Amino acid sequence: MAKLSFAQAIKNLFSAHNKEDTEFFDDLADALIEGDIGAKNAMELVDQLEKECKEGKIHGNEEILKHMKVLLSEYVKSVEFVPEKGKINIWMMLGVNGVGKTTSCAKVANLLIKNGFEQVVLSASDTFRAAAIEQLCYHGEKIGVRVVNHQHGSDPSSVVFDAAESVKAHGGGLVIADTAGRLHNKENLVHELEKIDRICKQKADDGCYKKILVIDSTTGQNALRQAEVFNEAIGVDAIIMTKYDSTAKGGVAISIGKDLGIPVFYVCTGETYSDISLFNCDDYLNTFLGL
Ligand SMILES: Nc1nc2c(ncn2[C@@H]2O[C@H](COP(=O)(O)OP(=O)(O)OP(=O)(O)O)[C@@H](O)[C@H]2O)c(=O)[nH]1
Ligand SMILES: [Mg+2]
Repeated sequence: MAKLSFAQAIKNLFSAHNKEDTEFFDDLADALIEGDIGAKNAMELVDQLEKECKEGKIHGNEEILKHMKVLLSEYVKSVEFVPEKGKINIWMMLGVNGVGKTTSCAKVANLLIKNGFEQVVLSASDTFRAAAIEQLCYHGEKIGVRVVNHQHGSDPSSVVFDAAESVKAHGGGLVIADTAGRLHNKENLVHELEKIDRICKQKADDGCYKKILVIDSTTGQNALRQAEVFNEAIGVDAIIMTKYDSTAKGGVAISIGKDLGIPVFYVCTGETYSDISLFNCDDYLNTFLGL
């Protein structure tokens, strides 16, 4: 059976309880934890709500929901990066296996071109997985974007290097670098990423290099752990949440914002190139809370 969304869970909770007693707040905390905002955050939020209810500051379901939105909007953050014309911009896509990095590279490139920024190059810096280069080249062909690639097994940082040189030779633009999916094997992760990171820092103009972590919204709190690991390794500037079409929860944006201060850039909601949009905190919280 499909999991209840938090919005549905809270609706059920309101109809099951006719007063805001301890049991109601316990159930509310459970629903928030199920919605992936993290146990500690759920407790903090519910304690705050309970206190304000007891003090008579808020009354009834609607005010509780609205107040939750106010409290949550302090946690969840959004950001929009815009590549600078005439400069060397590099956006590196990071993430564990299968989260949607390669697809997101193509979606972002396609969207930017549609919005009038045409100097986009894809860098096939996943030289590790068999067929990863072909996969990116396939997308490049479909959306009409040049792909800089080397041989399977070559050094991923040298691919970014060449892509950045190519952009420079064309008077500036954006390199979107696909990278290999990697699990939480921290030592290898740090070592290889540090090298790519160093090259990107050298090649990009000031303020034009962004590290974007792709997370699969269906993985819940595990995505928070991934964000912690990558953030600790090289720092993460923003998140892309993928597969938002396949989850009824998605509260992980709240815990990543609250615990790590990392904003969300894009949300992806399907497998086609147009299934991407800028993250909007207000819309997101309205959906999450069912407002
Ligand atoms: N439903 C849905 N599927 C998605 C979304 N984004 C990506 N996918 C699918 O997820 C699968 C994995 O996507 P990839 O882009 O290959 O993921 P990746 O992170 O590059 O994978 P590796 O390179 O193997 O680490 C593909 O079947 C995509 O079509 C999304 O927003 N919604
Ligand atoms: Mg990939």
